[in-house]
Amino acid sequence: MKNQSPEALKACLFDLDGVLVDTAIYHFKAWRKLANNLGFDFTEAQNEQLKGISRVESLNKILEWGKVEKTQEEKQLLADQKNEWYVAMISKMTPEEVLPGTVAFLTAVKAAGYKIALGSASKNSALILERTLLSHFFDEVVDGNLVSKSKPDPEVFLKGASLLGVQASECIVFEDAVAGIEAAKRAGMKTIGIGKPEILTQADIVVRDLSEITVVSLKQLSDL
Ligand code: B16
Ligand code: MG
Repeated sequence: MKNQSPEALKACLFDLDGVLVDTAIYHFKAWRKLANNLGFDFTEAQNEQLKGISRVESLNKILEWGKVEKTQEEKQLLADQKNEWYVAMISKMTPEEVLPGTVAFLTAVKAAGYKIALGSASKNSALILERTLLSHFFDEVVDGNLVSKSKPDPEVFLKGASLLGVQASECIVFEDAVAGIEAAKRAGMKTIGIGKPEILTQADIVVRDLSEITVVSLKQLSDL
């Protein structure tokens, strides 16, 4: 949108896992324990496919990998069991687990007057933000407890914009998952991919982590 002035970007929406913290290892350990209990295993490479998707979708994929069939009631019990193990692990997280550049970037973004919201699929985001001392940066937290449609549906980011009181075109989304970049694009937002350019091909800009981006460079986004 070339006719936007730099000032038109007013809000930053951050995904949680893979952008601000790396909880993927805890998800992997808990899902793997569940799979092992059911008599099969899966790899760390397969675990990549679970990033950014919801708990129920993750379970369905894992059961498919193990060729295990379960009823809805059994699936609910399995998801609850995995979450119990996962919550026990993230309850011990510390601020040291925040990804490089995160605190400095959030501090700079806030000081520059941008509104900040979380846009995560996780239903455990409040606990993670609390454990890592990041809660105070967020004006709004939109997570798996507030949305009914998973990324790549744009619901999570559109809800974030609406709660912040800004237009979708005034938002920048920070995402590590392909489905998350697609969700942001469908919402009509600017996107900064966190990860590899060859994977996050649809993002406006891709950086390795938040230490590689400055508030000044955000302004250049409005010219794209
Ligand atoms: P929970 P994000 C996502 O977080 C994770 O990437 C994904 O692996 C997980 O299945 C999902 O949250 C749900 O998490 O079981 O805690 O509700 O990347 O959207 O911040
Ligand atoms: Mg993520």
